[in-house]
Amino acid sequence: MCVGGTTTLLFGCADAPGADEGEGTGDGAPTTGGGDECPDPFADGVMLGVLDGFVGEAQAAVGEFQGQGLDGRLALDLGTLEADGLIIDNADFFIRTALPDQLDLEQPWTINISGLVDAPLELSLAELAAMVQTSRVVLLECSGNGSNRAFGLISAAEWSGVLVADILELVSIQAEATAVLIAGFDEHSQPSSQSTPGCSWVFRFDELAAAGAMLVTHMNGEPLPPDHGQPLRLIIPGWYGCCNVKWVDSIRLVDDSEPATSQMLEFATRTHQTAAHALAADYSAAIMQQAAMPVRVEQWEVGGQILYKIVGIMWGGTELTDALAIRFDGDEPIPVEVCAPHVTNDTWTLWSYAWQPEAPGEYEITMAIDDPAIPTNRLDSGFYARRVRIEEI
Ligand SMILES: Nc1nc2c(c(=O)[nH]1)N[C@H]1C(S)=C(S)[C@@H](COP(=O)(O)O)O[C@H]1N2
Ligand SMILES: [Mo]
Repeated sequence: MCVGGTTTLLFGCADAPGADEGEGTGDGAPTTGGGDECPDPFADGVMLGVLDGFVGEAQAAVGEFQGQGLDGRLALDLGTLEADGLIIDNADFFIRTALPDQLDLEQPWTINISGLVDAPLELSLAELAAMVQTSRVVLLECSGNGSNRAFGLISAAEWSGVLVADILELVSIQAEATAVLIAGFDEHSQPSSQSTPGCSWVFRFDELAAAGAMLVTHMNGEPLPPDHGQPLRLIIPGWYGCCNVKWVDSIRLVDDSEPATSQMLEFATRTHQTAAHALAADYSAAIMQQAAMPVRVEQWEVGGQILYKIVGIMWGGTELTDALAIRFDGDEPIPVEVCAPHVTNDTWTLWSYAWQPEAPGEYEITMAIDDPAIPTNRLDSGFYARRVRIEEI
């Protein structure tokens, strides 16, 4: 069976016997009740090409690093995603904020654990390396992801390090502490045109534990690249990118009177807070709700007819779902059979849909989750709507 909780099994699915080798997994056709097979309506077809991006999006800013420091950006080219390439190479993983030029990576690094503890602690990287290590494939999406960068501020990697919960075991926490402020190095000599320096976030104990938050030193088996937080970053699975603090050097135990950090205030709207609350305790968990969007449209010829393959991703959320649906120009949602099925909320799942448009023209594609129990506020707002232009039918 192509199900299971481990990442090995998950990514093994694409190559499982019966899965389509050439084009990856996930086609629009129904599956044969619970088996491994993904019937492929394109099996006897010929791919004619890939449509040139989505209409009205800034493709120029995709796939190449731009800017510096706080304005450093690299957007992933989502159009090239394949079922056997869903873990993104370190060199391609999106960047939001490049290594601060004031940070000297040659200096020894320590994490200062302070605040509402009986005795503060300085933890070295060597001490951290001696603790129990865990690895997990986790997707990050910048809460400022958008069509201006063709939605490329999103990527998944395997991260390795130590659970924050294990680090907190090393100190004696005072009774009034309710939360942890995790802060990273953020001194840039160049001011930003767009954002406030200072990336820190306050997490309640239960939020850290539920997410399985980790302080990681490795990305895809390599030491963290400088732009991704070398030597240490926070990974809080399921939370927006802005909470995944890079260059972590401080953990401070706090209580409910702790003010919101500048980052929490700056990102209040984008993380769907009810307001830019003054107190950190009033913020809800900045979790990515279930979302989905197309990433490319391929043109095929199958049995003498033109057929389009819409390839897309689904990510975010906290529950598994088989209720993915696609809509064209706001028409009734049509169910999309995801094959291989959705088996984790930690990372993205590739899907595809066989589409025969009725006429040439421009179409807006939006995805939906046809299950009222699954929150999809950002998806339903039309945030991930993409337009395609069809010339030939
Ligand atoms: N210290 C620090 N950490 C940071 C930021 C920052 O500006 N400074 N940016 C955050 C934001 S907004 C995002 S989306 C993620 C991006 O992580 P990545 O560049 O490794 O993809 O890092 C987060 N961590
Ligand atoms: Mo972000």
